[in-house]
Amino acid sequence: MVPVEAGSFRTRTGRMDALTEQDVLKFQKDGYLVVEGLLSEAECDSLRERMHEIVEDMEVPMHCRIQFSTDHDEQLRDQVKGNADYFITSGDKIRFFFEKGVFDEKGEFKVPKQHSLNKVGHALHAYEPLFKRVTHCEKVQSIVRKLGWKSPVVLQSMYIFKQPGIGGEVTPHQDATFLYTEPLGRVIGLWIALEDATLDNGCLWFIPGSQNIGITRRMVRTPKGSFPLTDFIGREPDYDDKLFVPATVKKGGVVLIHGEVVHRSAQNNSANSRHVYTFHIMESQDACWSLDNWLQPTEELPFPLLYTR
Ligand SMILES: O=C(O)CCC(=O)C(=O)O
Repeated sequence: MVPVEAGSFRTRTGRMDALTEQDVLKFQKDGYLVVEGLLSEAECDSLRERMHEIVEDMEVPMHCRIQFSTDHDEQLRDQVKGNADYFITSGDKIRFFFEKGVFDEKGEFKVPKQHSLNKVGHALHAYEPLFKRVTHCEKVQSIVRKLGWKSPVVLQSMYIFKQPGIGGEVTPHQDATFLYTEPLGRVIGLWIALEDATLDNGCLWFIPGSQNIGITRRMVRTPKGSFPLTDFIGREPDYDDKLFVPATVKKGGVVLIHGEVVHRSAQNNSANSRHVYTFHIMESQDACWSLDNWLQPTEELPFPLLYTR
Protein backbone atom coordinates (compact mmCIF):
# COMPACT_ATOMS: atom_id res chain seq x y z
CA MET A 1 0.00 0.00 0.00
CA VAL A 2 1.35 3.45 -0.91
CA PRO A 3 1.35 6.26 1.69
CA VAL A 4 -1.03 9.09 0.89
CA GLU A 5 0.93 12.01 2.29
CA ALA A 6 3.95 12.28 -0.01
CA GLY A 7 5.00 15.47 -1.80
CA SER A 8 3.44 18.89 -2.14
CA PHE A 9 0.65 19.60 -4.57
CA ARG A 10 -0.12 22.25 -7.03
CA THR A 11 -3.07 24.30 -8.22
CA ARG A 12 -3.21 25.96 -11.59
CA THR A 13 -2.05 29.15 -9.91
CA GLY A 14 1.20 27.82 -8.40
CA ARG A 15 2.83 25.28 -6.08
CA MET A 16 1.92 25.12 -2.40
CA ASP A 17 0.75 23.01 0.49
CA ALA A 18 -2.95 23.78 0.22
CA LEU A 19 -4.90 26.46 -1.61
CA THR A 20 -3.87 30.09 -2.06
CA GLU A 21 -6.22 32.97 -1.30
CA GLN A 22 -6.50 33.30 -5.07
CA ASP A 23 -7.67 29.69 -5.38
CA VAL A 24 -10.28 30.21 -2.69
CA LEU A 25 -11.56 33.32 -4.49
CA LYS A 26 -11.64 31.44 -7.80
CA PHE A 27 -13.61 28.61 -6.22
CA GLN A 28 -16.06 31.09 -4.72
CA LYS A 29 -16.46 32.87 -8.06
CA ASP A 30 -16.72 29.86 -10.40
CA GLY A 31 -18.18 27.23 -8.08
CA TYR A 32 -15.45 24.74 -8.94
CA LEU A 33 -11.65 24.51 -8.83
CA VAL A 34 -9.13 22.15 -10.40
CA VAL A 35 -6.22 21.28 -8.09
CA GLU A 36 -3.52 19.16 -9.70
CA GLY A 37 -1.34 16.66 -7.85
CA LEU A 38 -3.41 15.69 -4.82
CA LEU A 39 -2.39 12.04 -5.20
CA SER A 40 0.68 10.48 -6.82
CA GLU A 41 0.38 8.08 -9.76
CA ALA A 42 1.17 5.19 -7.41
CA GLU A 43 -1.55 6.25 -4.97
CA CYS A 44 -4.08 6.38 -7.82
CA ASP A 45 -2.98 2.95 -9.00
CA SER A 46 -3.40 1.50 -5.48
CA LEU A 47 -7.01 2.72 -5.38
CA ARG A 48 -7.69 1.33 -8.84
CA GLU A 49 -6.15 -2.03 -7.94
CA ARG A 50 -8.25 -2.26 -4.79
CA MET A 51 -11.38 -1.48 -6.77
CA HIS A 52 -10.44 -4.18 -9.28
CA GLU A 53 -10.36 -6.69 -6.41
CA ILE A 54 -13.70 -5.45 -5.04
CA VAL A 55 -15.30 -5.93 -8.46
CA GLU A 56 -13.73 -9.37 -8.88
CA ASP A 57 -15.37 -10.39 -5.60
CA MET A 58 -18.71 -8.65 -6.12
CA GLU A 59 -21.94 -10.52 -5.69
CA VAL A 60 -25.08 -8.78 -6.81
CA PRO A 61 -28.47 -10.46 -6.38
CA MET A 62 -30.38 -10.80 -9.64
CA HIS A 63 -33.11 -8.33 -8.66
CA CYS A 64 -30.46 -5.72 -7.80
CA ARG A 65 -28.76 -5.74 -11.18
CA ILE A 66 -29.87 -2.20 -11.90
CA GLN A 67 -28.56 0.46 -14.18
CA PHE A 68 -27.69 3.89 -12.87
CA SER A 69 -29.11 6.95 -14.59
CA THR A 70 -29.06 10.66 -13.81
CA ASP A 71 -31.94 11.29 -16.20
CA HIS A 72 -35.04 12.53 -14.34
CA ASP A 73 -37.60 10.36 -16.15
CA GLU A 74 -35.37 7.28 -16.29
CA GLN A 75 -34.75 7.49 -12.55
CA LEU A 76 -38.46 7.44 -11.80
CA ARG A 77 -39.24 4.76 -14.39
CA ASP A 78 -36.47 2.44 -13.17
CA GLN A 79 -37.79 2.37 -9.62
CA VAL A 80 -39.24 -1.07 -9.29
CA LYS A 81 -39.58 -2.48 -5.79
CA GLY A 82 -36.43 -4.26 -4.63
CA ASN A 83 -33.97 -2.38 -6.79
CA ALA A 84 -35.18 1.02 -5.53
CA ASP A 85 -34.53 -0.30 -2.06
CA TYR A 86 -31.04 -1.42 -3.12
CA PHE A 87 -30.25 2.23 -3.94
CA ILE A 88 -31.94 4.00 -1.05
CA THR A 89 -30.33 1.76 1.59
CA SER A 90 -26.84 2.00 0.05
CA GLY A 91 -25.68 5.02 2.11
CA ASP A 92 -23.94 2.85 4.68
CA LYS A 93 -22.93 0.04 2.32
CA ILE A 94 -20.73 -0.75 -0.65
CA ARG A 95 -23.06 -1.48 -3.55
CA PHE A 96 -22.85 -1.82 -7.30
CA PHE A 97 -24.67 0.19 -10.00
CA PHE A 98 -24.40 -0.76 -13.64
CA GLU A 99 -24.29 0.79 -17.08
CA LYS A 100 -27.23 0.35 -19.44
CA GLY A 101 -27.43 -2.83 -21.50
CA VAL A 102 -24.81 -4.89 -19.66
CA PHE A 103 -27.19 -7.72 -18.68
CA ASP A 104 -29.09 -10.12 -20.90
CA GLU A 105 -32.75 -10.96 -20.28
CA LYS A 106 -31.74 -13.57 -17.67
CA GLY A 107 -29.66 -11.02 -15.75
CA GLU A 108 -26.34 -12.53 -16.84
CA PHE A 109 -23.43 -10.27 -17.81
CA LYS A 110 -23.16 -9.52 -21.53
CA VAL A 111 -19.81 -7.75 -21.03
CA PRO A 112 -16.83 -8.57 -18.78
CA LYS A 113 -17.90 -7.63 -15.26
CA GLN A 114 -14.92 -5.29 -14.84
CA HIS A 115 -16.42 -3.24 -17.70
CA SER A 116 -20.04 -3.34 -16.56
CA LEU A 117 -20.19 -0.86 -13.72
CA ASN A 118 -21.25 2.75 -13.71
CA LYS A 119 -20.35 3.27 -10.06
CA VAL A 120 -19.81 1.72 -6.65
CA GLY A 121 -21.24 3.55 -3.63
CA HIS A 122 -21.83 4.97 -1.13
CA ALA A 123 -19.65 4.14 1.91
CA LEU A 124 -16.18 3.35 0.57
CA HIS A 125 -14.89 6.14 2.82
CA ALA A 126 -16.03 4.19 5.88
CA TYR A 127 -15.39 0.55 5.09
CA GLU A 128 -12.47 0.43 2.65
CA PRO A 129 -9.24 1.37 4.49
CA LEU A 130 -7.41 2.75 1.45
CA PHE A 131 -10.34 4.94 0.41
CA LYS A 132 -10.81 6.01 4.02
CA ARG A 133 -7.18 7.12 4.21
CA VAL A 134 -7.45 9.23 1.08
CA THR A 135 -10.70 10.79 2.28
CA HIS A 136 -9.11 11.94 5.54
CA CYS A 137 -5.57 12.58 4.26
CA GLU A 138 -3.66 15.69 5.37
CA LYS A 139 -3.96 17.32 1.97
CA VAL A 140 -7.73 16.98 1.87
CA GLN A 141 -8.04 18.33 5.39
CA SER A 142 -5.76 21.21 4.51
CA ILE A 143 -7.86 22.16 1.45
CA VAL A 144 -11.08 22.11 3.43
CA ARG A 145 -9.57 24.12 6.30
CA LYS A 146 -8.38 26.70 3.79
CA LEU A 147 -11.98 27.05 2.62
CA GLY A 148 -12.79 28.00 6.21
CA TRP A 149 -14.85 24.95 7.13
CA LYS A 150 -15.00 24.31 10.86
CA SER A 151 -16.73 20.99 11.32
CA PRO A 152 -17.08 19.11 8.03
CA VAL A 153 -18.55 15.62 7.92
CA VAL A 154 -18.33 13.02 5.16
CA LEU A 155 -21.71 12.28 3.60
CA GLN A 156 -21.05 9.68 0.92
CA SER A 157 -18.42 8.35 -1.45
CA MET A 158 -18.45 6.82 -4.91
CA TYR A 159 -16.08 5.20 -7.34
CA ILE A 160 -17.16 6.18 -10.86
CA PHE A 161 -15.82 4.18 -13.82
CA LYS A 162 -16.93 5.99 -17.01
CA GLN A 163 -16.23 2.81 -18.93
CA PRO A 164 -14.65 3.01 -22.40
CA GLY A 165 -17.32 3.13 -25.09
CA ILE A 166 -20.33 2.73 -22.78
CA GLY A 167 -19.66 5.07 -19.83
CA GLY A 168 -22.96 6.98 -19.76
CA GLU A 169 -23.61 10.69 -19.91
CA VAL A 170 -24.26 12.46 -16.60
CA THR A 171 -26.96 15.01 -17.34
CA PRO A 172 -26.68 18.61 -16.02
CA HIS A 173 -27.41 18.77 -12.33
CA GLN A 174 -26.58 20.42 -9.02
CA ASP A 175 -25.42 18.14 -6.22
CA ALA A 176 -27.70 19.93 -3.75
CA THR A 177 -30.63 18.39 -5.68
CA PHE A 178 -29.66 15.11 -4.00
CA LEU A 179 -27.79 16.43 -0.93
CA TYR A 180 -29.96 19.28 0.34
CA THR A 181 -29.07 21.40 3.36
CA GLU A 182 -30.48 24.46 5.02
CA PRO A 183 -29.03 26.90 4.41
CA LEU A 184 -27.63 25.97 0.99
CA GLY A 185 -23.91 26.37 0.32
CA ARG A 186 -22.83 23.75 2.85
CA VAL A 187 -21.93 20.84 0.54
CA ILE A 188 -18.81 20.30 -1.55
CA GLY A 189 -17.77 17.36 -3.72
CA LEU A 190 -14.12 16.34 -4.01
CA TRP A 191 -13.71 14.51 -7.29
CA ILE A 192 -10.32 12.80 -7.58
CA ALA A 193 -9.15 11.70 -11.03
CA LEU A 194 -7.51 8.27 -10.85
CA GLU A 195 -6.81 8.53 -14.59
CA ASP A 196 -6.49 11.63 -16.77
CA ALA A 197 -9.96 13.12 -17.29
CA THR A 198 -9.98 14.51 -20.82
CA LEU A 199 -12.33 15.93 -23.43
CA ASP A 200 -12.37 12.49 -25.06
CA ASN A 201 -13.12 10.27 -22.06
CA GLY A 202 -15.81 12.38 -20.35
CA CYS A 203 -14.28 15.04 -18.10
CA LEU A 204 -16.56 17.29 -16.05
CA TRP A 205 -18.10 20.44 -17.57
CA PHE A 206 -19.35 23.37 -15.49
CA ILE A 207 -21.40 26.53 -15.84
CA PRO A 208 -19.10 28.90 -13.94
CA GLY A 209 -20.96 31.04 -11.41
CA SER A 210 -24.14 28.95 -11.60
CA GLN A 211 -23.87 28.15 -7.88
CA ASN A 212 -25.45 31.52 -7.26
CA ILE A 213 -28.84 30.85 -8.87
CA GLY A 214 -30.31 28.60 -6.15
CA ILE A 215 -31.52 25.10 -6.92
CA THR A 216 -34.18 24.16 -9.39
CA ARG A 217 -34.89 20.53 -8.45
CA ARG A 218 -34.89 18.39 -5.35
CA MET A 219 -34.94 14.64 -4.95
CA VAL A 220 -37.02 13.82 -1.87
CA ARG A 221 -38.06 10.70 -0.04
CA THR A 222 -41.77 10.01 -0.42
CA PRO A 223 -43.86 9.32 2.73
CA LYS A 224 -43.05 6.01 4.48
CA GLY A 225 -44.93 3.08 2.96
CA SER A 226 -45.46 4.75 -0.43
CA PHE A 227 -43.94 3.93 -3.77
CA PRO A 228 -41.80 5.08 -5.56
CA LEU A 229 -39.42 5.66 -2.65
CA THR A 230 -38.18 9.00 -4.01
CA ASP A 231 -39.61 11.70 -6.21
CA PHE A 232 -38.48 15.00 -7.68
CA ILE A 233 -39.77 18.46 -6.88
CA GLY A 234 -39.09 20.84 -9.75
CA ARG A 235 -37.26 20.16 -13.00
CA GLU A 236 -33.80 20.84 -14.35
CA PRO A 237 -34.02 23.66 -16.91
CA ASP A 238 -32.63 23.22 -20.43
CA TYR A 239 -29.21 24.82 -20.01
CA ASP A 240 -27.55 26.42 -23.00
CA ASP A 241 -24.73 24.08 -24.04
CA LYS A 242 -22.51 27.06 -24.81
CA LEU A 243 -22.41 28.03 -21.12
CA PHE A 244 -20.50 24.89 -20.10
CA VAL A 245 -16.70 24.91 -19.86
CA PRO A 246 -14.59 21.75 -19.54
CA ALA A 247 -12.51 20.97 -16.46
CA THR A 248 -9.85 18.54 -17.65
CA VAL A 249 -7.60 17.23 -14.90
CA LYS A 250 -4.59 14.96 -14.77
CA LYS A 251 -4.42 11.66 -12.93
CA GLY A 252 -4.05 12.48 -9.23
CA GLY A 253 -5.74 15.89 -9.45
CA VAL A 254 -8.92 16.83 -7.63
CA VAL A 255 -11.84 18.98 -8.73
CA LEU A 256 -13.68 20.82 -5.96
CA ILE A 257 -17.39 21.05 -6.76
CA HIS A 258 -19.70 23.52 -5.01
CA GLY A 259 -23.01 21.86 -4.09
CA GLU A 260 -25.02 24.25 -6.26
CA VAL A 261 -22.83 24.60 -9.34
CA VAL A 262 -24.41 23.14 -12.49
CA HIS A 263 -22.22 20.43 -14.02
CA ARG A 264 -22.38 17.47 -16.33
CA SER A 265 -20.18 14.96 -18.15
CA ALA A 266 -20.55 13.46 -21.61
CA GLN A 267 -20.76 9.82 -22.64
CA ASN A 268 -17.31 8.28 -22.90
CA ASN A 269 -16.97 7.29 -26.56
CA SER A 270 -13.21 6.81 -26.30
CA ALA A 271 -11.21 3.62 -25.81
CA ASN A 272 -10.02 4.77 -22.35
CA SER A 273 -11.77 4.57 -19.02
CA ARG A 274 -11.97 7.58 -16.68
CA HIS A 275 -11.94 6.25 -13.15
CA VAL A 276 -12.54 8.67 -10.28
CA TYR A 277 -12.94 8.45 -6.54
CA THR A 278 -15.32 11.13 -5.30
CA PHE A 279 -16.84 12.02 -1.96
CA HIS A 280 -19.09 14.75 -0.62
CA ILE A 281 -18.70 16.66 2.60
CA MET A 282 -21.00 19.00 4.51
CA GLU A 283 -20.10 21.87 6.84
CA SER A 284 -22.14 20.67 9.81
CA GLN A 285 -21.70 23.86 11.82
CA ASP A 286 -24.89 25.92 11.61
CA ALA A 287 -26.38 23.69 8.91
CA CYS A 288 -29.28 21.25 8.84
CA TRP A 289 -29.23 18.04 6.83
CA SER A 290 -32.66 17.52 5.27
CA LEU A 291 -34.62 14.52 6.51
CA ASP A 292 -36.14 14.41 3.02
CA ASN A 293 -32.80 13.52 1.41
CA TRP A 294 -32.50 9.97 0.07
CA LEU A 295 -29.24 9.63 2.02
CA GLN A 296 -29.54 9.52 5.81
CA PRO A 297 -26.98 8.86 8.52
CA THR A 298 -27.64 5.52 10.20
CA GLU A 299 -26.85 3.95 13.54
CA GLU A 300 -24.32 1.81 11.72
CA LEU A 301 -22.74 4.82 10.02
CA PRO A 302 -23.32 8.34 11.35
CA PHE A 303 -21.66 10.94 9.09
CA PRO A 304 -17.99 10.84 10.22
CA LEU A 305 -16.02 14.01 10.95
CA LEU A 306 -13.53 14.83 8.20
CA TYR A 307 -10.89 16.31 10.48
CA THR A 308 -8.85 13.82 12.43
CA ARG A 309 -6.63 16.36 14.19
O1 LIG B 1 -18.14 11.61 -12.71
C1 LIG B 1 -19.00 12.13 -13.41
O2 LIG B 1 -19.02 12.00 -14.62
C2 LIG B 1 -20.07 12.98 -12.79
C3 LIG B 1 -19.95 13.10 -11.32
C4 LIG B 1 -20.87 14.11 -10.75
O3 LIG B 1 -21.56 14.81 -11.43
C5 LIG B 1 -20.94 14.28 -9.31
O4 LIG B 1 -20.25 13.55 -8.57
O5 LIG B 1 -21.70 15.15 -8.88
